[in-house]
Amino acid sequence: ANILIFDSGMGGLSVYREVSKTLPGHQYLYLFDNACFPYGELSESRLVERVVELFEAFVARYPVDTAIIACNTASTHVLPTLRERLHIPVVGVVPAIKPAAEYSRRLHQTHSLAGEPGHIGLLATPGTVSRRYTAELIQSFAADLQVSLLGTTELVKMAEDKLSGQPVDMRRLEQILAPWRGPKGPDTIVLGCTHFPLLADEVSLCLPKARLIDSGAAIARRVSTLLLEETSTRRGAGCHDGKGLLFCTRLTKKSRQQAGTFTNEGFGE
Ligand code: DGN
Repeated sequence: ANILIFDSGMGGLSVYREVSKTLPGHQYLYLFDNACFPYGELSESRLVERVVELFEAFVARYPVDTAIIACNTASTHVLPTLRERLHIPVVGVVPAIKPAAEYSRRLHQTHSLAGEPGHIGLLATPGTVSRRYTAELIQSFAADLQVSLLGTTELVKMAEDKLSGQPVDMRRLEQILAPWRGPKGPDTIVLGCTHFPLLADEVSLCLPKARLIDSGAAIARRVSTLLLEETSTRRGAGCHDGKGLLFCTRLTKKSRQQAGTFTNEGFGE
């Protein structure tokens, strides 16, 4: 099948890695909206307008069987509109609050900390931490726990820089994560931005006791189920074993470097 992975930047690569590992032998297309990066600071109305417009234009031009919105900032707001407007399955990536809450609860039931409520931290973009959808996720799955929110765009940029070969400024990272350092910090941290698994090792160095949880594996399972349903209802949806194609909304020297093993093309300039 042709699977489209979308993000504002290179964060979707963390999702691509999980999905392509679980589902090899498909044609992957990666679209990133570098012309409007970062999404974490766009208004909600602008975000819907932008993502819907881009998707409609993209699927009109390229064959896409399934789309993955590998961006929490977009998924937590634009999914309902996108699903209404597109006629293909759309899988969103949203913060893994539920598995993190389950893990933290278990930790506090079986550990010497028994009796104290668990503490989870959501590390995401400023957009994601302020969404109503995120508040509802917390209310539904973690209402009995202490939940701390940390919204940062700087970490998104650090992940992009790391990908392009620059060293991570650990001092700066420690400063950003300072509110969570120490014994009262979260025991479980949701990496609620697809860029952050790319910095998991560095975050763990700053917060060694915390367990980090992201949505990658769950998304791979979801897409896998979806493809099984799709191929059983729509015969002839064959698999291609092609090289990944990468599309960006602004073709630059940097976007060519970011393409790595993908083939880079501009789209929608
Ligand atoms: N990778 C995106 C996310 O998961 O929210 C955010 C990137 C950004 O544009 N700030």
